[in-house]
Amino acid sequence: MAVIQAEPFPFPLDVAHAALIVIDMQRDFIEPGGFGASLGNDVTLLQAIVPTARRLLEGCRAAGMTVIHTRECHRPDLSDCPPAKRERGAPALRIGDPGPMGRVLIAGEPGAEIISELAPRPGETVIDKPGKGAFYATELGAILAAKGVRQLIVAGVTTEVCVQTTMREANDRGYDCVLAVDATESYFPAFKAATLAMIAAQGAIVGWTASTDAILEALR
Ligand code: C5J
Repeated sequence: MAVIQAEPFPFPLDVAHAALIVIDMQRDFIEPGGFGASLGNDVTLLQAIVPTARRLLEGCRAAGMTVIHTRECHRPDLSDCPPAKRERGAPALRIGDPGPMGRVLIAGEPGAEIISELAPRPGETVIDKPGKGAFYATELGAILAAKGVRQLIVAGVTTEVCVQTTMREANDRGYDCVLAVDATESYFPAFKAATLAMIAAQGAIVGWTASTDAILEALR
């Protein structure tokens, strides 16, 4: 069994029963003109983790680990988008509005695609999710169960929204989760720092945190 040097204590990694889950590394969150930018956020913060996330992805692929990608997006008729989600706040563009990368956060539109640097390979699972958590209203739980996955290495954006929500959903379902701290990012550095701290607090109450180097070292 490999061991990841993690916080709050080392994580025993069982590669055969682990998966990498890369959350929402979509153009709509990472490029100008998408959903993230429409909310007034600085997307360059998220762009900075792309090389590290790619290194993690390639290392997990090389180790033969199951790889899952998620995309936050909705049906074109918005039937899976609660009005509260669409109407809240005062963004420049709302979900479903036409923008520079097609309709915002709509499945099949250019903005909903995963950025090319982290594009899924044939055979890797892509989960389209209407919520923040990747288990809500998706087949993720059934897919992980079918593959015998019990541990998740987690990366992606944004740390305190879809990443944290997914980790909490996974934790409640009995998965052991490790968040790759330099392969996740927030538009708000203070929120990222708080999330990392609260995940590992109280003896890994939500899960573990580790650097990408530590995860890759364990895989070697
Ligand atoms: C957000 C996400 N922040 N992927 N989505 O709305 O974190």
